[in-house]
Amino acid sequence: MKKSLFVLLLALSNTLSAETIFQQDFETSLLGPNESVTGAFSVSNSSYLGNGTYVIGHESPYSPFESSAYILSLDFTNVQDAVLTFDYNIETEACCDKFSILSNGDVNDTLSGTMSGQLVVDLASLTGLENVALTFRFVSDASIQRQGVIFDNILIDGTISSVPVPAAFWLFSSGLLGLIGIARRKNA
Ligand SMILES: [Ca+2]
Repeated sequence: MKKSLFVLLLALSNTLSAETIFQQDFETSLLGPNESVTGAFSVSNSSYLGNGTYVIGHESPYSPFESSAYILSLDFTNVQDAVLTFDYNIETEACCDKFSILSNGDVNDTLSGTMSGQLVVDLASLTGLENVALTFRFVSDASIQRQGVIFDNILIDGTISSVPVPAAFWLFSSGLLGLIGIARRKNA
């Protein structure tokens, strides 16, 4: 019983690998087919973040009642866990204008005011989902306008199941059948 359980666990653990799921530094100025922008966001030339030449976000100060977004569509079917990191610089009216990261419509993090750094967002809640939408959204209210937000060096690292689901299922099933067989023999 112990030996076959060990073989089963070994087979399952071999199907997982740490990988880069998505990477974008905007240096080609081109967005991939799974990326889109709305509102006033665009890829522009800026050395503000200090790594590379191109960033995405506001080229000029934002407008009243603005809503802009960079949207990333991903398949997390075989993803076991994932972490998003990116660099940002934000200059907004702290009370009222916000830069938020949303996954499938739920807000993960919100930045407001004047700050810069690297944000780390745990995406573990999205594992197994076929259609994942990550949205980097900026919204402003009526009054004071500042520069807004720029961000860069988007990286999603995660653990991926490298064996297709049917194969993993077959391994699991045959392992289970082996265990059942051993249990039966012991009972006989
Ligand atoms: Ca860049």
